[in-house]
Amino acid sequence: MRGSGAKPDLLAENMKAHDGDLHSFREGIPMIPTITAFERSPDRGRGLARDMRVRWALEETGQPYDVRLLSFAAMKESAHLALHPFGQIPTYEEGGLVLFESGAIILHIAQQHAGLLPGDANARARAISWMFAALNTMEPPIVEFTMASLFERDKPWHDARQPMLEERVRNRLGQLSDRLSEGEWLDGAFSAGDLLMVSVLLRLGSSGLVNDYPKLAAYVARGEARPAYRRAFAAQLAVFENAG
Ligand code: GTB
Repeated sequence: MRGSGAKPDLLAENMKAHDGDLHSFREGIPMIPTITAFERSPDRGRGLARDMRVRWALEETGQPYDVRLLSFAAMKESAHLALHPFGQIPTYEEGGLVLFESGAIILHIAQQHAGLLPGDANARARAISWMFAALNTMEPPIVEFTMASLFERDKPWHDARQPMLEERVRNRLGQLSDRLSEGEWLDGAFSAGDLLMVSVLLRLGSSGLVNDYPKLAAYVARGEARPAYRRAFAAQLAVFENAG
């Protein structure tokens, strides 16, 4: 399965920028990376599984990619465990390079190709701070809250614990909203930090919590409206729709 094609001008630019980098190009021929994704996603391909953020990064930078779909059983087999020590998706293979962890994959893509990190060294470091903030500060309480809502409703402690988990998420949403304020993106132009932050906030979708923070709701909507996001979303959804 192939993601959308790279823009020729970007390809030419990248070939120049990465002359001699065998991970990206061999004798001028771009090496198309392969990512892994769910063959059957619990959300039925609606953007929540973490291959979505990698697809989005590839689309933002105009890179074509192949997708290898995996069943839950195949993710735990030795062939996949050799690529991903925890038997998960996504992975990223490009020439001799194998990566796991969506954040590391996106950082790699953003460092190789124009479009996701600013050129100025300080601005670049700040954008990377936002990547870590999305993954390390925002995502853990959001995952804990959403997982408890989905999988722990029948537990005797669920009703007592859930308000505490919600409060932790609200605390972070309030802080993030204050920082974003009237800004379009977190720090100047759209970056990999925004890509990850929007991806993480989208996990709250069905809870409706983000709607209580109008600046964040508008921020997420701006992310979802980006053509690259829409192409990535359509590609992920097509996996489910093609499965019938
Ligand atoms: N820290 C890793 C990363 O960022 O790459 C986490 C990777 C991860 O959690 N992968 C999940 C996985 O492979 C898929 S994304 N799970 C299978 C397993 O562990 O056996 C998590 C996810 C899956 C599905 C939905 N959904 O359908 O709503 C949402 C999120």
